[in-house]
Amino acid sequence: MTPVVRIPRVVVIGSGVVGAAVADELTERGWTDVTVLDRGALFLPGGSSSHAPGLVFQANPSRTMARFASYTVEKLSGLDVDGKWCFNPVGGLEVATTPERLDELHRRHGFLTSVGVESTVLAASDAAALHPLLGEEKILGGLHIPSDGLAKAPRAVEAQARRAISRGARFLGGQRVVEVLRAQGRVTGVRTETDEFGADVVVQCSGFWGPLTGALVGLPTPLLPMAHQYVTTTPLPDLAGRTDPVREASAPILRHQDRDLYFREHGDRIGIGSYAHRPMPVDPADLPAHTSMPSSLDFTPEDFAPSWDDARALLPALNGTEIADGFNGVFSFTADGMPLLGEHPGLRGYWVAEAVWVTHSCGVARAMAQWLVDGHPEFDVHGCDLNRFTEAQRSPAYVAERSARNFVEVYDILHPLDPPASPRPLRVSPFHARQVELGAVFGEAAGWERPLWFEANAALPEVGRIPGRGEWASRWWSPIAGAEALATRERVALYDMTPLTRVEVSGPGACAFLQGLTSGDVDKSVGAVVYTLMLTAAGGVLSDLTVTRLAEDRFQVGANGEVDVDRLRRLAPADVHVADVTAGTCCLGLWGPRARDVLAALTDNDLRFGYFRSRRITVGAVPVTALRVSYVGELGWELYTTADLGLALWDALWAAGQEHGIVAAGRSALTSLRLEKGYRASGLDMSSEDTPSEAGIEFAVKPGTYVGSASVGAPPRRKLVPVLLDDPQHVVMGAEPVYSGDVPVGYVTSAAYGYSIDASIAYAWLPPALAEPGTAVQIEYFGERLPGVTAAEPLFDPEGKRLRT
Ligand code: FAD
Ligand code: THG
Repeated sequence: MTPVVRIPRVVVIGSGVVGAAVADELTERGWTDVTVLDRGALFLPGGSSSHAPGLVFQANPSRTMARFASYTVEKLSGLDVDGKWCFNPVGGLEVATTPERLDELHRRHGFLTSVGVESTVLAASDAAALHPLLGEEKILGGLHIPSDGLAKAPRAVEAQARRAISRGARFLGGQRVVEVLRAQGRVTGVRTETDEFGADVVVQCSGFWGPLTGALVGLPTPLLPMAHQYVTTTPLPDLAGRTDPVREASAPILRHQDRDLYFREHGDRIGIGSYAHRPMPVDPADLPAHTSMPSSLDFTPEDFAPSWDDARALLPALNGTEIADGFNGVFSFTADGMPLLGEHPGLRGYWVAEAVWVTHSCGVARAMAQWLVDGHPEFDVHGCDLNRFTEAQRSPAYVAERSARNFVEVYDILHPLDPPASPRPLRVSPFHARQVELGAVFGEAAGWERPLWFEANAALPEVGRIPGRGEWASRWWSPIAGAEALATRERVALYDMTPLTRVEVSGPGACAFLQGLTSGDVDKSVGAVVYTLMLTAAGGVLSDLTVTRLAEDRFQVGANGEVDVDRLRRLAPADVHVADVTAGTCCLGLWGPRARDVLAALTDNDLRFGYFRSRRITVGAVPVTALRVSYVGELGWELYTTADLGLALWDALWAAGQEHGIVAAGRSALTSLRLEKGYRASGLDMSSEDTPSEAGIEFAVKPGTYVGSASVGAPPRRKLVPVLLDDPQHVVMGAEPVYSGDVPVGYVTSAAYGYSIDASIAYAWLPPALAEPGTAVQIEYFGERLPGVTAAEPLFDPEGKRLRT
């Protein structure tokens, strides 16, 4: 007998571009019992989508976001409402008025190339020729993206809604959700002011109302609603009769990022959006509940005045016009500019898709539908995961400060290592005071202060051996970092590994749980450390972990952030306890050929335990768990203790290390050393889009241990391999496109100079045929093609002798 599988009943809260697209994508996949509820009237319910000018620029430093945008373009291009367009492919033009911006346009061209979106960096005259109001003398050049264009957001809502309805979905206006019904940790439905709807799955697509909707289920939805100014001018004679009224626009959409402005045509008028004004946070609870357009606030002309001057400076034809209409429109910002996608950590079946632009809406909806129906999206969504933040990062104060910052910086030229200015410091390790004394230059990630290098090491003799590099690659870098890397290989160094996420998994079912959850065999003797993977059902790499057996039923898991912790928590059975111990503990990496000499002076314990083994020892007065693991590929240990003893541990090691020339070393050295050894960083070098064999870590999959291991035999679609640049003076940063001849064939993930091998390293994804060692490729960096050659790995100490001494 075939089992009867009931289609889940889905309620979507919100009929903006996101809710409508989710309904469309779900019904396309056979989940046809979908009810979309909106507090407003359909299909102009009054959210951000009801009045968004709909510019779709696909360029984005995040590959996932760029791919979401490309899918939006593709999908909306094929949709209409009664013959009227949903997408108008006028193209996009980002102009440069400063040399720095022109460089940045080259970088953005690189992002686009790496995701397969065609674009060209044009000289000023060619760029100006694309737009009727733009003069060549005003700009230095432009980035032209022919497939960018305008989305008609309300029409995109209607077109997708109609299609979903034709497959069985319902869209109901005038239905404000006021309660989410639940039983035994699962959603069972929602209640509106007038009705009740049963549901197995609820998807919150309520846009900037997210914090209010989330509050119904105790879910902090970490976004900040902010107003953003948009105006329309009076008609321009220059544009009269150029574009037919239905099409609305024919000139490319225009971005003038040096002045935080964007432009589009509305027939013979110009629409101008500005990010130049002060951040204007809005509390959604304060918005009038019963107007038809609660997201459209009164225009504040004084805030727009400088932008109006800047707009007329770029497009002098605007001098003959005035601002005919303006409004302060509300939409969502987040702490890192990425959307919030995923399932509530504590309420099964309650999903969120918030802080999504029109630009990314269809891609996001596709990912959500795949996530719900298939278990995981085709896209790497870890950077969008609702559960990526720590509790402090979800606090209203943090969200407000970071999100407002994001508004200000939305068009700024941001270096990949630029740390956000505030609120800082937030998370510090117990070693922070010592690091400050040693002149640490800090970066920040996941809220943690992380030393990049230490000015105290400026006098190291190795500094003189470190080659220089270009201006961009020199930011947030110092030759001192190179000296720290060499000192690690030649003597011994202390690395603060506290930000590495640590989870204790314990209980009678702990071993079986981890055995079923990961790709490796973790059922080993107490003291064993295993490098293992969490995979999707299709074999995509969600994360790489180290699992240390502390006791028969107690394991320490070294993970890659909050998303991993969330996964462990939500999948753990009742007889397994999952505790994130990161904050209450700390970790020092003591690595280098003299590491044993330093440690031996501080302990009576036998240090003759092997590579990838662990023991409980005392270092001075400090009890530590010592793991013979090294992310830099040297002899040494990760030493873990509780936060209160961290400083004592540091001081003991520091004192004992003096006679061995110990140095404190930072992230910059760590990255260089890990790339010399070919150690992948999960989320950066590989993601759920890649299988272990493609990522070159199939050794971590024990046959038969995990469902995703089926992917191991499959032919790789691409391979992650190191490329060495011919000219070691060039160091790239990551995300650059890789060419074979004139064809873009892949892109860089991580890059660094390898100080011990005197080579500039760039790990890159390449087609299998080009991944063979010795293949010539070129990496495009600021418009230049840098020749390089693929190499066999690991690049340093291929036999791992140094680790095993
Ligand atoms: P919304 O469209 O706001 O939809 C959320 C819906 O949820 C609303 O209809 C609301 O009524 C409903 N709702 C809320 N609470 C409840 C409840 N309790 N019960 C039932 N229903 C509820 N993006 C671009 O990509 N390009 C642009 O050029 C662009 N320009 C913009 C310019 C302005 C001035 C503004 C304001 C935004 C702009 N955006 C742009 C951003 C874009 O408009 C939004 O990010 C996007 O529309 C959000 O879509 P959404 O479906 O998430 O939210
Ligand atoms: N230390 C610990 N846990 C971690 C990390 C860490 N968990 C998350 C992340 N980092 C995992 N990444 C790696 C990557 C490589 C190695 C360890 C953790 C590593 N690999 C060796 C290799 O590839 O040759 C050994 C693998 C093996 O023998 O199985 O050491 O930094 N605690």
